Amino acid sequence: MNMITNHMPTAELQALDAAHHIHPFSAQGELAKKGARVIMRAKGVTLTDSEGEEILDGMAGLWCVNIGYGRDELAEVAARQMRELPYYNTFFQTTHVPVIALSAKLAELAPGDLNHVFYGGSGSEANDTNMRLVRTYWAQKGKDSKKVIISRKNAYHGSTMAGASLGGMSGMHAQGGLPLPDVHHINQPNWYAEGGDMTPEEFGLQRARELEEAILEMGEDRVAAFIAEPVQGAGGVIVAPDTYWPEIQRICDKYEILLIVDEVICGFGRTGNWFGCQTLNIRPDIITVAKGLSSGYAPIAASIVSDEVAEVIGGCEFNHGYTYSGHPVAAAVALENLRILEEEKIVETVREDTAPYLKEKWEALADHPLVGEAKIVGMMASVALTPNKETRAPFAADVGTVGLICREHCFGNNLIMRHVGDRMVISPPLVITKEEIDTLIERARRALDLTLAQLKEEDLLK
Ligand code: PXG
Repeated sequence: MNMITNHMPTAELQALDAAHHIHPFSAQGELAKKGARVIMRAKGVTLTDSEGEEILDGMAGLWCVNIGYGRDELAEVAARQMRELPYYNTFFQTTHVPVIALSAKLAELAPGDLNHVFYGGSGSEANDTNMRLVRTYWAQKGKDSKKVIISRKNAYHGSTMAGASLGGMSGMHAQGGLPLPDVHHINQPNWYAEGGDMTPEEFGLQRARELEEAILEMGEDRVAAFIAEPVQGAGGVIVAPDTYWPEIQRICDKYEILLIVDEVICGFGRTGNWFGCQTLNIRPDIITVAKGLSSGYAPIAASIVSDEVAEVIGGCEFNHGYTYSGHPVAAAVALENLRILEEEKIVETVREDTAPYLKEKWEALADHPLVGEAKIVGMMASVALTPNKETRAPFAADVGTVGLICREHCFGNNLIMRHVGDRMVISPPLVITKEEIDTLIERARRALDLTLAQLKEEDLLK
């Protein structure tokens, strides 16, 4: 049944969009010429555009729609909460039921003694909170000099001034005079691109030890925290070698610094456990969550901190907060999302059934002549494209040229798969079925074949 009713022709929508809407991370001029694809509605793992085309969303929106699209329960909870209490703040000695219930639930789900929740509206805001929080924590302990936050190149922690500073994206730092002072970046554990002749294990240790070197170089008395994603998401689904995280944990234990684990993508089942730090056996002092917290149905994020951090911060007035911190509608939606994740055993199904199925099929893509490596953790995966599988060489063309060609073939084949440079990444809704995984793989393989053919034709296979 064609459900498209009563909307302007696609070209008119695109023209209005181009005239008045500035898109994130986009070259407006180019996009305006081409016209943005207009997404109308979605159900499960499938999007429908304004032309009635059905697209398999291999990215769960932007790594966030964990329970899939079209869950009426969330719409109903939101409507009920809007009628009852659409908004109230938590600044001046007031609170409300949705934020109380959600905080208690998060304390129960989060590992270890991460029992205290500060809310924001986005992952970027939550990381801004973290930056102020860790500096305030050390100041409260009489150690004002501990201000430096160590992060990693090619990390993504958001787009606000603090988020983009903590992130290690050079293209972002180049715009707006970033990073902010006292943010220091060490190298990423990306063996495929940077490991040279080392074994992955040697390389993982070497990259982890850069953290220790940085602490010793700057002085322990200057370093406040280390921040990292369990698996780098926007950086291209970069999975660190096995030796990396144990060594990072050893260093964080040895020196007096806080460990912030950014779970914005990895949280709420993405890696096959509730949190990425459980999959990778990391013990954070603070985690950042967003995205899967509400499966993207409402904007909400949080910093979840340990008993000790909460106690220290509780000793002062923390002069920080957002109008929408702990927004009642977003909190109610998040709570309903967590209920669904839990009651429908979505995380367990990912871990024990669907992610192993996807892993087998995804890793088989490494046989494709264009694929240098295929990586996967739970329901996030990547393939690195290369003209030479033996040497893992990059393409002679500018980074991202080939990735973009491949993404266009995916788009043309009704599969959303993102490219990060010349890595192709997926992060489908966690509710994807085995049949839908087969379709995803079939379309991905076809896109790789079409990309290979185009590269040969245009003499780009070098
Ligand atoms: N931390 C991590 C690890 C993220 O992936 C943020 C923080 C910031 O969250 P907000 O809610 O402020 O966007 C993110 C967001 C992409 C892409 O194209 C990735 C993100 C956002 C937008 C695009 O891969 N990650």
